[in-house]
Amino acid sequence: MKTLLPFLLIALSFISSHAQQPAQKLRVLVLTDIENEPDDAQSMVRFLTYSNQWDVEGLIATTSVHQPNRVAPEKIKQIVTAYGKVRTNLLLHEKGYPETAYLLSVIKPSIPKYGMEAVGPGNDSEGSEWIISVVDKKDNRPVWIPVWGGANCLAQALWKVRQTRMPDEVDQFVAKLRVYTISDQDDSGPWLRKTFPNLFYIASPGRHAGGAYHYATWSGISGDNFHGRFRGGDFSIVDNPWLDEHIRKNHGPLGAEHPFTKFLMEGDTPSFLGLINNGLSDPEHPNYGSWGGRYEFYTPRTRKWFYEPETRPFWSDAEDEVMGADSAWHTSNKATIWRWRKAYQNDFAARIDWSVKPYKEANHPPIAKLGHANELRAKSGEKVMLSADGSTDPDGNALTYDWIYYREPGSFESNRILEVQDKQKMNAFIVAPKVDKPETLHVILAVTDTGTPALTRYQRVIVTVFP
Ligand SMILES: [Ca+2]
Ligand SMILES: [Ca+2]
Repeated sequence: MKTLLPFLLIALSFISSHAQQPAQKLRVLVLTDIENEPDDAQSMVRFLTYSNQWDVEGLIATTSVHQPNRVAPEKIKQIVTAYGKVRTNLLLHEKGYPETAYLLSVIKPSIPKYGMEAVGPGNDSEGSEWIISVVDKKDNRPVWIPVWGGANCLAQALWKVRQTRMPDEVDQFVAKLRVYTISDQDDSGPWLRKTFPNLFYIASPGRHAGGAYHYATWSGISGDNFHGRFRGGDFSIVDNPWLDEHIRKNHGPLGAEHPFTKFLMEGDTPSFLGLINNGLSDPEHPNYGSWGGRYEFYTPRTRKWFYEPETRPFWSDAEDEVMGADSAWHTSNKATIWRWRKAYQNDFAARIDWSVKPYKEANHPPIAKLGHANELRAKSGEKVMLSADGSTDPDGNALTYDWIYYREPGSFESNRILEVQDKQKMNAFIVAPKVDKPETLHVILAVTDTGTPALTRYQRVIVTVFP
């Protein structure tokens, strides 16, 4: 067994470093209760600035507990039309932005009824039929479904598939889905999790209108509790004055579609931030952490605002311990998002710049590269050399480096004593700690340019330490 292990690790490292740099675009289909409050429109603006990174398979207008009898596809059309006015300019900066007519063609309404009342016979809608047709395409890639409101349109699609297909066909259909819901904005989320126990599902569960948002990971996008009170994350860069300056005003027709915040900025955005190909995310591993937060696989214990007890494990809230903008340590699930706040806000601001500026007047992200593989092996006590040699910037900006020991995703239990040495240099190192059995350590390389706004890209190094 001992002699086989290195070969096995080589094989595994090949598979997972490949997974970190997907050659193919992710397929993404959004469900949104847009118009219930301004934040879905905000998220749609941000989403479209990244639409060149994905194959956008659908933009479906749904209901939710906040908007139980109405769907608003016309609002999606309005924002996509604004995108159409700036698409040519976006293409000056990155290729692949989809045709406006194509995006308009994948906007679909679901049925304007609340929750499980819209699941069952007679409740098929353009939206639910569209989900089925997208998943049925002859395409082996999974379909990522960020859910910004209720999930009942997806529930109807799955209800129908289960009514009309053999069990193994249902399993194949379910296996292609990757769902992230912003808590439970109707009663279909618990039904989906219970009825399809193998459905890939990420959520801070609980009734969205019942208090769940006080605790939900997604609120780390721009607040740290319902009132958006400052707790570690820098609130000034998600507040209306910053958004007015960098997104809404004097930034063209797409930025102008980002409405004034009523409660929190973009509560739905974490459902797709983890799908951005920035070197940090590894979407099939929500426990690795990304701009969209970090999630672990377990059965959440029942709380008073749950619809019903959870019966199965899924990807849910996980905590990170992070130094906040207030120079204090915070341990929370929201910190798994707000720790990256400056990077994701600057990235959005740059892309809104792209919608109006020529190439030379805007900033473009650096390319973070490692001088070695993403997966390394070491024995306890050995020095592990880390190198960002080869990282570049398309604008010729100077680069700064930050090697972050990301304790929580690794198997190695430690305190903060394990520090990367020379952590702000291009070449850094760690000394492999003492372990009793093979353990993993995650180190994140963050490369930031000196353009305006400063942009960051990443590489993840996973070191397996042997005794
Ligand atoms: Ca929403
Ligand atoms: Ca740059």
